[in-house]
Amino acid sequence: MYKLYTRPGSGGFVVEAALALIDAPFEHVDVAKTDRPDPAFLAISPLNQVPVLTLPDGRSVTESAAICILLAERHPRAGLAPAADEPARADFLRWMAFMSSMLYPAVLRLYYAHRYTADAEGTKAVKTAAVAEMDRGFAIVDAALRGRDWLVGDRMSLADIYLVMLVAWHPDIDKARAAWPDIERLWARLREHPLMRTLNASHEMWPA
Ligand SMILES: N[C@@H](CCC(=O)N[C@@H](CS)C(=O)NCC(=O)O)C(=O)O
Repeated sequence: MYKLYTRPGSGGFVVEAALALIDAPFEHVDVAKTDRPDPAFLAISPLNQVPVLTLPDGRSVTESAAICILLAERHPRAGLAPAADEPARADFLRWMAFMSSMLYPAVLRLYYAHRYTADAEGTKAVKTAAVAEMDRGFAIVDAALRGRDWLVGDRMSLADIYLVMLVAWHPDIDKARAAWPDIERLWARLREHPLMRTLNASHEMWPA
């Protein structure tokens, strides 16, 4: 059985969505935010971050994008991502990497600004730059969504869920909805998706 280490409102949101779409039973472990992490948790997540997915064979995987790609590969019938031989696979990998390496770190610079400056007075500037970088990334994804129903291919994939998770972390939701109409169009549809509604009830990613 899978075991998911997560926390409400965290990157565990998309992994929980993937496990639900697969219909895979899993053990849910809530990891409290603490400066004194459990050494057993640090052994599987050296940065003390969630999500972590422990596989049925006991190996643990960190990094939300890697977990999503792995689950999609292991459960092809769930259609979580275009298959390796489908043309849309390239877009899927591209956007998963873009979102996890460009957008997610910008979010972290906003919410953990103290880690990104040695200047006690410097966090405000880090936060301002982080939001500017988030805005730059979302504008790129918004343009990629123009004229499309889904970020990759012609059906919902984990890339869409990953995207709405990230945009929900924007500090100015009203601005986000107005500034990126194509992301908002996708997000509006996912806000009505029964699974997203269920997950949002516990994660409170966006106002119900
Ligand atoms: N690169 C990681 C980032 C994970 C991450 O930063 N998770 C946050 C929650 S959304 C966390 O656990 N933060 C606690 C910390 O960094 O101390 C991923 O994509 O999974």
